[in-house]
Amino acid sequence: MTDLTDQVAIVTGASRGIGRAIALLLALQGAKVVAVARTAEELEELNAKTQGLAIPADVADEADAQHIVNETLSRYGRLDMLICNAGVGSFGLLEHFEAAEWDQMFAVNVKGTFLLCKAVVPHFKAQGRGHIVGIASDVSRRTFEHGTAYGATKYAQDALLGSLRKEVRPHGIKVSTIYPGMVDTYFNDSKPGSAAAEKTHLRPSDVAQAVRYVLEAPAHVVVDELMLHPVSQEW
Ligand code: NJP
Repeated sequence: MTDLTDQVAIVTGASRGIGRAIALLLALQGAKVVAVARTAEELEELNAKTQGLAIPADVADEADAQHIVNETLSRYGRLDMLICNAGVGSFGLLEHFEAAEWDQMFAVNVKGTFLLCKAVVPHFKAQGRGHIVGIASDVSRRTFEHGTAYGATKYAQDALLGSLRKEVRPHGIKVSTIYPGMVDTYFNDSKPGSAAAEKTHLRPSDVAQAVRYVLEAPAHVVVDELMLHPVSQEW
């Protein structure tokens, strides 16, 4: 098992939902968590619990992405894990999407993953190890009505992570992709915590446990891909 104590992990989209659950669980395992999102107040509230580093930033901005890595290294002098979780989504008929909405989804879900990976890979290569975990989606593997834009971003993010896995494996760097089904979060302006969602959705903590599982794999093992669903969701 890989011991997470004192390992330094950047978690994007850490202010709410899945990212927050990941940040809390990793901190509970003794990791130093660098929490990233755009909303500073939510990050500070989380950071009071995790006692790590909170960096308000936009993952779709190249300067912000580099700033996140620089701040992490200057605070802790090390970086072991990147969890690319930040994501946005909206759904509807193709002809009703504004081009700006399409661009924003690609900017966060795809370019954000690209920019953070680009910023950490040189550091991981230099140290000959590192672990990147991407929170993709089961819709990275299936198409669905009203999912033209979001689904396209998740296919693209999955392809990015899969190609990167092949590029960096010879350098001792692990890339794991997680494919959750429906998760009870604030995603797409939903309100988590309803009684109905307990049966129909995963909890953010379920996805966090999957992330913990892949990160704790022994040094010689990489979990390339992990898909999880609520039992009630057809696959
Ligand atoms: O969503 P939500 P989830 N730069 O809305 C942050 C995937 N997924 O936890 O910036 C930096 O509760 C945002 O913070 P803020 C999904 O595709 C979900 O469900 O302050 N951060 C917040 O912390 C996504 O990749 C389901 O607005 C940015 C967080 O991202 C991941 O799970 C199913 C940002 C979003 O929290 C987490 O989504 C599935 C930016 N530009 C995959 N933009 C599901 N929920 O059913 C947003 O298969 N954030």
